[in-house]
Amino acid sequence: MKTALVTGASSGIGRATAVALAQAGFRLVITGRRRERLQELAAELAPAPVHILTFDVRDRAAAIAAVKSLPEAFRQIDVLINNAGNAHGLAPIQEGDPNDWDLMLDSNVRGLLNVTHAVLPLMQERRSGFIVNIGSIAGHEAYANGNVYCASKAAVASLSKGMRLDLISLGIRVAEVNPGAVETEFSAVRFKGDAERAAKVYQGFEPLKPEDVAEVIQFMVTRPPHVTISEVTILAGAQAAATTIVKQP
Ligand code: NDP
Ligand code: 8X3
Repeated sequence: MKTALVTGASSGIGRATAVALAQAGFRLVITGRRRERLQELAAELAPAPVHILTFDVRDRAAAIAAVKSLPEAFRQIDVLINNAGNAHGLAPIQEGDPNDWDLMLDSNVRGLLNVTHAVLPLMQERRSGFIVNIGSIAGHEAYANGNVYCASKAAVASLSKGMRLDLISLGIRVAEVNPGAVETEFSAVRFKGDAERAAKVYQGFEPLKPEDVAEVIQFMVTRPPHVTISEVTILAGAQAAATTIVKQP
């Protein structure tokens, strides 16, 4: 049985990915800050073997300690899904809140690096592994008011390429998944709990569901060793670019 560690499994794309990987026969390490959510998910995944790690990806020491604390049965991590992250705010750069910028860069970029740094030694010693970084369509195009969020995801795109080059000789494969508009808690977090504003993002068209992204990830990580799907962009059917979405009244 293979083991997958999914960051940000308490909600949205990460949660759906944990479910899809359990269905594919993986043993799961699920992580996030909201322990109760992770406990609910673990109960839902039973009888699949699940281990919960509760930590903030921005805290490097906590990430390292969490991975070190893994029981023997969960230490052979075959697949790492670097998914934890969020947008905070949507404002022109001249009006942006630097605290929001810190949150995005610290979680989406440094957080991804912290978890990767903690997990890589376990993959290196076995000369085997598969890392999937959750980027975004926003990492491949900038949109008005998206500035720092787009930059954080552009960093994920660049890191995915760099990691793939550095890790290939160690037997570790790296892929990037770039979703478009997925209805999750993403917009509620971006708009700081303003549910009405968040709901408007997904009105007038059918957005992606987290499960749509999860099934692609499941397919990618279950390919045989001679196949690497290195980069995938998944848009909603009504979406041509990040903010080019055909909405019906
Ligand atoms: P959600 O808000 O539903 O989920 C975000 C997850 O990330 C939660 O499980 C949250 O867990 C975790 N997380 C956030 N910050 C931290 C942190 N500092 N430490 C630990 N865990 C953290 O959003 P999505 O599922 O939509 O987002 C998942 C990923 O997909 C993100 O990287 C996002 O940028 C990306 N994405 C989303 C798109 C969308 O349209 N929804 C499109 C493209 C990419 P907890 O709060 O419990 O810590
Ligand atoms: C989330 C998708 O287009 O709202 O990464 O930035 S978008």
